[in-house]
Amino acid sequence: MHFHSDRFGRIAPTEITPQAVYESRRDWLRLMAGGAAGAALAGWAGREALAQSAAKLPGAKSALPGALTMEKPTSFKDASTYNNFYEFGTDKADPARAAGTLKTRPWTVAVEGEVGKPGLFDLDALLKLSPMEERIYRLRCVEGWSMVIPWVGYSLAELIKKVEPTSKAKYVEFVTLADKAQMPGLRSGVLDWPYTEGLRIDEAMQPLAMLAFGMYGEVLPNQNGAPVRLVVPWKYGFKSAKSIVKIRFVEKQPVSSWTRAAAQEYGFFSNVNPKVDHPRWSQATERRIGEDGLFAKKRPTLMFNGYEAQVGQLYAGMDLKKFY
Ligand SMILES: Nc1nc2c(c(=O)[nH]1)N[C@H]1C(S)=C(S)[C@@H](COP(=O)(O)O)O[C@H]1N2
Ligand SMILES: [Mo]
Repeated sequence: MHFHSDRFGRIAPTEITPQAVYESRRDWLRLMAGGAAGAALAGWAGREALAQSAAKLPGAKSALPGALTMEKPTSFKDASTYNNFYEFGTDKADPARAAGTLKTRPWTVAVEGEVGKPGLFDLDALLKLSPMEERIYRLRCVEGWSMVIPWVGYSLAELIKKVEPTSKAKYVEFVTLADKAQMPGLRSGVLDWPYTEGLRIDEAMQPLAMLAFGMYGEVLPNQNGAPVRLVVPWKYGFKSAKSIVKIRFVEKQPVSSWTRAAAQEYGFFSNVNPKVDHPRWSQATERRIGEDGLFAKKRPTLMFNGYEAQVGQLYAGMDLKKFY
């Protein structure tokens, strides 16, 4: 068995004994019950791994139904060193190693297409657009692993309302940064760059869909999609585009980078669904990152990643095997 220890030589609590696992979980639940999610996070293992220079970005606990899972957050260390950000390489460890070259300021997000108020939003304007909230979301990667991450940001709907979509705005496309000078992974042809993603407008307006600027009370590490990314918790992780530079409102369903690369495997909707398998593997269960020790069991994957009560009606009457 491989023990993960942090840079102070401590072994992660999940890897010591079943009793220790139980104790740490009980402490977590007690803190949550006391409403002290922030305090619990502050003391959480791996927190020390935060760069000393990382800027604080606090958020008030979200009041949105479903926005604060009771599950124990993944350690900051795991969430910031096990990443998918192909612009910086395809290995899970590549983004943490290589994303230091990403220049996150100055940064603008262009809003284009079917909107009454198109324009260029400076990062500072985006940071001030709506109050910051902390939301603890499950993130389920299509590859079969998941994490629990406390994000800081606000509903994408807040930005959408400001730009006044026209009646032709049926879909929203997200375009992310593609700069060869900053992103060594662009040399690889694994995807068509820039990385693009899309949502139907009603999905984009669902309040759980989030524009995130931070996590664990700090600004986003570059490898997690700084300075601004999408987090759509009921969809597979690849829908949550990182380092967004453009948001386009369009009439026709956009084709995302992953659909373009393998349409049979990655559809437009990509809702987390344990009953619709990936053509090459089952989606019925998942491995929670940080629980990969001797006693870890696979977890059952939940319909819409556990957000069915909030988002299920968006797909009423749709054949989810066809619209995967
Ligand atoms: N621009 C961009 N965004 C991206 C990706 C990527 O390669 N490039 N990977 C996606 C995938 S597959 C996942 S699972 C999540 C991972 O987010 P995290 O590293 O913050 O956990 O980011 C998504 N957003
Ligand atoms: Mo993913």
